[in-house]
Order: sequence, then C-alpha cells, then structure tokens
Amino acid sequence: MRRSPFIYVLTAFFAFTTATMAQTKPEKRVSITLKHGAHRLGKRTDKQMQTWRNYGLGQFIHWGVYAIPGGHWEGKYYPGAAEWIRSWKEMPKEAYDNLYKQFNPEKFNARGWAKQAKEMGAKYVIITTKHHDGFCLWPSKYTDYTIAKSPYKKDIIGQLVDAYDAEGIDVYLYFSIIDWNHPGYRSSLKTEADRKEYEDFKTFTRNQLVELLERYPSTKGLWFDGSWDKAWIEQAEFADELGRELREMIPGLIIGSRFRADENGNRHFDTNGDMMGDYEQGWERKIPETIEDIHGNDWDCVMTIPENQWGYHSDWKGHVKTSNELIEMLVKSVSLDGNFVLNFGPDGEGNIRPEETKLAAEIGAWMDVNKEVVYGCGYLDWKKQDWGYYTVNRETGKKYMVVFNMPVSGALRVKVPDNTRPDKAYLLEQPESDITIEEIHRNEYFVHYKPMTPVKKPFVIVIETTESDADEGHYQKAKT
Ligand code: FHN
Repeated sequence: MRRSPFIYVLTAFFAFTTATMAQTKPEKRVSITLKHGAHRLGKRTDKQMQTWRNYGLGQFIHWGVYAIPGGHWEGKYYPGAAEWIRSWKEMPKEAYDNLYKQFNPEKFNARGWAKQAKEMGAKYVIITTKHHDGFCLWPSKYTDYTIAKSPYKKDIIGQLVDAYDAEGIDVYLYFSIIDWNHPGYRSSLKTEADRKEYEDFKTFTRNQLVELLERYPSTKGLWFDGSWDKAWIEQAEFADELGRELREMIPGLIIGSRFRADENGNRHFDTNGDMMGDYEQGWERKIPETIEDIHGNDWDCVMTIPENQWGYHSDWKGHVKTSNELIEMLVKSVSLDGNFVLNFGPDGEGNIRPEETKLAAEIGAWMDVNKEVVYGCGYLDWKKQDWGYYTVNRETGKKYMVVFNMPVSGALRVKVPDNTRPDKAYLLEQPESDITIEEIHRNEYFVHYKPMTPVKKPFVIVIETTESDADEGHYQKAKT
C-alpha cells in the first residue's frame, strides 16, 4: 500500500525507539498498516484457547545439562540463574559444551514427574526442549548436540509428552531462539558474513520446530524464549511466516507474544499497540496489580520458587517462597484472568528436589479442597478488598471469596455493583455453614465469619447473589 511521507517518518521513529519500547504496550497513537503486526484484535475464542484460559495452574520444567554443575564450578558459587552458568566468566566454555557426555539421569522417571504435577493440580506443563545453551532433550536430526549423544541416549521429551498426556495434562514445548551452540547463531548481525551465517541458523531453527511438532503432535502450544536479540528482532517476515507454517501443522496451536517482532522491531505489542500472539508473555516473575494492567488480553505468569532460579541450583540463596505465598500468586493470577505457571528445576540425575516436592504436595492438598475457585474461573468485577481475591466461574457464574488476610473483627467487607444483592454465604469446605451477611449501606456489606480455630491456610467463602431493584429496601445516601 502507498503511504504518505508522514507515515514513513513515523515508521522510522518507531524503528528508532524500538529498544526502549520493547515489551511495553505502546500508546494507541496511530493505526498504520502493518504486514507483520498483530493478525487479530481481541481474544481468541476457539475451543483450544478456551481450554488454555481455564487451566488456572500450570507447571514449568527447566531441565538440561546445566543441572549437572547445579550453579557451581570447581568449588565456586555461581550467583546467577543456574541455566545461564555457561555465560559466566568463570565457566570454561569447552568444559560446559562437553557436559552432555556425562548427562545420564538414571533417576529420571517421567511418569513420576507427571503424577506429581497432577497431584499438585497442574492442568498444563511447559517443558524446555532446548534452553539458550542449545542442548536438545530430544534426538534432533539437525544437530549432534542432543540427548542421543549423551550416555542416557533416550528421548526425554518423548517420555515426558507420553507421561503428561497419560495424566491428562496438556503439553507445551518451550523453545529458545537463542542457541549458543549453533555456529550460525548471532545476537546481532554486524557484517555480510554474519547475515549469511544467520540464514543457516534460521533454516535450522525452522527445521527443529517443524521436527518437534512432527514428533510430538499432541503438543498444544509453543512457549518461545530468548527472542530478544537484535538479530532475531530483524526477522519479522521470516518469523511471521514460520508462525503461520507451525500453526498450519497443528490447528489451534497456541503461541504467546514472545515469538516475533513486527517490521518496526516492536515486541509483544506491535507499532499500533496491539498484542502479537495468543496471550501476553511478559509477566515473568510478576503479576499485574489491576485488571487495567492486562489490556483485555490473555496472559500467563511464570514463577520461580526461589528468586530467579529456573534450572537446578543446588544452593538456593535468598527468599524461598512458601506454599501460602504461591497459592496467593495463583489465586491473584486467576482473579485477574491469567494462568499461573510454577517452575521446577530437576537435578542432573533426574530427581525433583525435596523442597519442590514438598511445595507441590502442599499446593496439591489445598487444590484438592479448593480447585473449583481456580479451574474455569476468572475476573469478577467487584472492587478488590484487602482480605484477598474474588474469582468467578466463567460458565456457572458461581462466585468465590478467597481469604488470605482474616480481619481481627471477623468482618469481611464486600462492595457490589448496582443491582446486586449478596444473600447467602457459606464456606466452600462446609456448605452447611451459614455465614451472616450484614448490609452496611448501599452496595456495601460485611460477611461475618469467626473461625473456630486459628486460620493457617487460605480459605474460601462462596457468596450467592440475586439481582435486586436498585432502591428496594436500601438506606438512602445522605444528601450533602
Ligand atoms: O533467560 C531465560 C531464563 O533462563 C528462563 O528460561 C526464563 C523463563 O521464562 N526466560 C528467560 C528470561 O526471560
């Protein structure tokens, strides 16, 4: 399409400001025609995406040869994220690149991992097929740097896909665009020679992705990472085409906003401020505060148990989250229409570490009783209160108060929209419990609950409402 010179100036401006704008939603200032921007406005409404939206809880697995050093090399402690140890100046690259010759995780039990995830309540799993180091947990025919060349030899991704499929947990494949092992990989393209080499890398990337979907056709989606390099950002047309090809291979395939940039180099959100991909993938280790923060998009939060450790680090330092904290993050995510994905980093022998097993069991015990406030639930447009979060079942409209901070008064404040009257409340765990509701004034109530024993876990009150006539039986507001 022929564009006015003004548009060219604008386009150049956007290209120039890309680095700073990446990952923040640009203001909706202009609407220009983009060839490789968002291809859809608003949420996807198909069955697959509805299933995704209703998961609530997922599991992330970061596993690879970085689990062998586990955050240490020759007695030195690596303070970064364990899966990044290869990039540490103290880590000899050659030693790292030969670690796969020792990768023989004899304790690995895919069925055990899947069973544990099921008991925790996970509805989907995201598995690292290869992280930034390029080591493939499947026997890719496009490189020798794979599990097939390790002493273990067997296809790990295949075993995990089968095991999680058997438990009814949907599988999503994590794939890093960054690949430190491929000779053609570059983070930026400075010379003609770089560009030439990078073409090989692009073909390799495409071949591996096609290979993964061919080998594991039950895959529900791809979780891309390591897509922030300048070299990849410049590949808008290639990435867009590749996305199309992959989506054709598995109808309904779900791909988040990290995959590709638009032709002006904007990531996640295109030049017009529209999200590229099926859900927003920018909520890493953070959760939105309000519904406005999500701009009407689907989103997931991926979370570590310690501070920013994804792969196995034998020595977690700093704060390690408790199950109560993680449950709160899960419920907060659901209350704001997102999914919460908790990361696990198994060790080099294939064990899930005891701390993770304990947390999975505690979350699972809570989910066992309270899962109905998570699965199929989302945002309720009632004003948030300090005691916790509301969620609502998208299909039935059943409403929940998930209480994390019990007021000493025993009075939980509830503010409702016009024409809504709460008329019954009871504990999810004890449907026969009848909790008193007191009207304070128009649209505002106290739900009175006095626990018999000290509250140690978040608990749920179901609240039923009827549509009411605005003025009927309410106190009149003072005229001031
Ligand atoms: O660099 C990676 C990191 O190691 C980890 O895989 C996380 C998971 O979301 N993603 C990248 C950082 O955004």
